[in-house]
Amino acid sequence: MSIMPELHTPIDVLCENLERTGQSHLARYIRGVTPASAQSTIAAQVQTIDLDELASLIRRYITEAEHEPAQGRIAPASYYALDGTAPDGFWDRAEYHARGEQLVCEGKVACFTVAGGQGSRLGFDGPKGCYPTSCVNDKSLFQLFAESIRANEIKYACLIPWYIMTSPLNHDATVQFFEEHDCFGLTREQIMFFNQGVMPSLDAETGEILMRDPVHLATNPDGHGGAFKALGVSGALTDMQTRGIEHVSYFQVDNPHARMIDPAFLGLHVFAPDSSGEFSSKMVSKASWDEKVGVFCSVDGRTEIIEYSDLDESLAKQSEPGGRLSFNAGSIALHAISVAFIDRVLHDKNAALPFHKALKKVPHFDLSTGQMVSPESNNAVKFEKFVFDGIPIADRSIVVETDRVEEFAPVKNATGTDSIESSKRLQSLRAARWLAEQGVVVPMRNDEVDATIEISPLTATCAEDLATKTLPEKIDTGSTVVL
Ligand code: UD2
Repeated sequence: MSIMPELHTPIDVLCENLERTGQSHLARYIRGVTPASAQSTIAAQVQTIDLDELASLIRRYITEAEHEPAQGRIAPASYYALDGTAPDGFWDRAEYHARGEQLVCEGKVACFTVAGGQGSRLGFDGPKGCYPTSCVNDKSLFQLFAESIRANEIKYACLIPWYIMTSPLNHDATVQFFEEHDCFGLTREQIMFFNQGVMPSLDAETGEILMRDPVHLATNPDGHGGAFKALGVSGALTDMQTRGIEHVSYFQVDNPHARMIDPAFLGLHVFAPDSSGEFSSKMVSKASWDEKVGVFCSVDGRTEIIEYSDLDESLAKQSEPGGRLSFNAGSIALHAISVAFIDRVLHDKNAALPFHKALKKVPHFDLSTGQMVSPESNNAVKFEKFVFDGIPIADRSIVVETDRVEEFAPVKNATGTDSIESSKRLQSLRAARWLAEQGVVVPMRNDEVDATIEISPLTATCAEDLATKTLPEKIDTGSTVVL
């Protein structure tokens, strides 16, 4: 926790609450710890936890380990496909594109990035958004997004506010990065950074709260689903309402191809007959049955995403007569969410998002021995919320297909799948496609571009933007090109 909360509740009351909710070990420690300042430092952290909620999570997931209720009847979710078919007939891209553009021009759309994660899987010591990502100039993810927002503001003559959710692990470093780079051409006033919440990390056997060191609880960010609460607590939701924002375009910090202003998608989200305009999503056809993406399903008739680790393997492998996976609609974590829906999730108890449990390795300070412990295997439980659990809460949620190369080039791992190498290859490939659409001759070898091509978002955020640009006639084999 970077900012220490102030203590409002008497320490005795907090300790009694800890005892009542199965955390006597911590109450004992707080009562005995010296100096008194340590006592209030720890108590102030305890005060931020909803101990009753935590106790019920511990009963459900750790000590009594009830089985999750069986999932209902699962079928593949229907979607608006790239070929123009819709769940109920056909859809007209041009019509929805025009209606979506209107929303953007009216200043009703903002961008929302979840950027609470660190670059640790990439071997990068810093906020993931600062990772050098573009294929020639090494622009950071944040710079690519900022330029894309600026290009859309110019195209649609509007202001596009940008909400960025950080976590206590990276908040200060993120804000500093933007300030050092003059917000990459945006104004400081249009960007709102806000911290997501944390949950205490717990002993995996007993559910006891762990300590990171003698005076700090061990915590983990509360998942991207913590966004709803954080938008409320931080004032970001009020800021959206004050600015007249009606919908946010949601994307993850790890995907440089996220098309954050996509008029056709926004048009469908708001105006499609089977959408309540609350929570819509994009999908791509899964690359393989075991690709690590959530899958859009219809569970007892309601659309939801089942995370890859939770989807039964036999369903994941099931295929249609032509060989296509039955459950082929992979989530690339691109959504449109209405501001009214965020407000509803925040204020309606029946619309609360569930928690998910994950095991992890947490070094911690052992209260009984006074020693640090470095576990060799998973010893702790963390609880997180997922933003996409909002989908079944929406009255009617739609899914829209998009092209994988156009919108998904994630940077997650140091090597291999979803790595910086694979992302850079996809960035060049998308640039090559855009150029080829404008008649530029591009060298290709086995479906890969035989050159390295970077198109700045300030030059184009989609293929059509290139139509008005002066372009080379051809790209030379093996060359490096920046446009
Ligand atoms: C996520 C989705 C997966 C698929 C894939 C596409 C989940 C659980 N799974 O997998 O279904 O759509 O993305 O790329 O989301 N984040 C926060 N705060 C947190 C945790 C995460 O801001 O407490 C952000 C993080 O910075 C990143 C995004 O959420 O931008 C995804 O998080 P992840 O890396 O844990 O999810 P991943 O890639 O396994």
